[in-house]
Amino acid sequence: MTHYRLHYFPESGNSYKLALMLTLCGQKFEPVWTDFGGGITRTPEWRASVNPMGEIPVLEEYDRKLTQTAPILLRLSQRYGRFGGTNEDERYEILRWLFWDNQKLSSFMATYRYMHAFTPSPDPAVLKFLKWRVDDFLRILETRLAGQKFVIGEEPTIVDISMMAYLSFPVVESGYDFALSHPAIDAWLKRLAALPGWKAPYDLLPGKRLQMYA
Ligand SMILES: N[C@@H](CCC(=O)N[C@@H](CS)C(=O)NCC(=O)O)C(=O)O
Repeated sequence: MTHYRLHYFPESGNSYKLALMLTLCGQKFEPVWTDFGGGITRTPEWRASVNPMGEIPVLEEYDRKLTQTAPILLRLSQRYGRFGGTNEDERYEILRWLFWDNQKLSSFMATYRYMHAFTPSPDPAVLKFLKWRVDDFLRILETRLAGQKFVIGEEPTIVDISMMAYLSFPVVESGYDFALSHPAIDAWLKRLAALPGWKAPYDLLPGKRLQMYA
């Protein structure tokens, strides 16, 4: 069994993507809490020894440090034969939506939520701009899910795991109550939460939390 170490902080949806994927695949990991709020990922020492990109999460497989959730999810999906689609078209769709999620949904939602909940005096103009972008991406996802159970089709894939991550934190943090605003997204989140072994973010990612301002 591969020994995994996950460098994370509890509020990190990107870390949740990997923690959830490993858990759904029946794998254990050693959690390595990281002082993101204290700025450790900005230090030259951390970047030299853990991740030159200055980002969390980092997944260690023995002595190898892997970064960027999309290729890591693809690697785990191949390794465990789970959530990877069943044919060439589905694999293409998985890549297409993973790229979209990384550039758009996860990226803007993470930044919006961080400013909304974990920043003392966010600039209202910046918040307004970020929310305008997030609203559009959520509309795209809502439309997609209105006609099918999961993002690629009728079965869950790593795209669902990637996209659900930032939408799974408490309403007070994200500012979105999907049960009220996005019924198809809400139903999809509930379908994913019913997968055997599924766990909520703060159940998988324990430890000291960031200061909340929302
Ligand atoms: N595309 C990256 C995004 C990782 C990311 O942005 N992580 C956040 C924390 S959840 C981070 O470390 N941000 C630091 C920064 O943007 O400077 C991935 O999928 O792993």
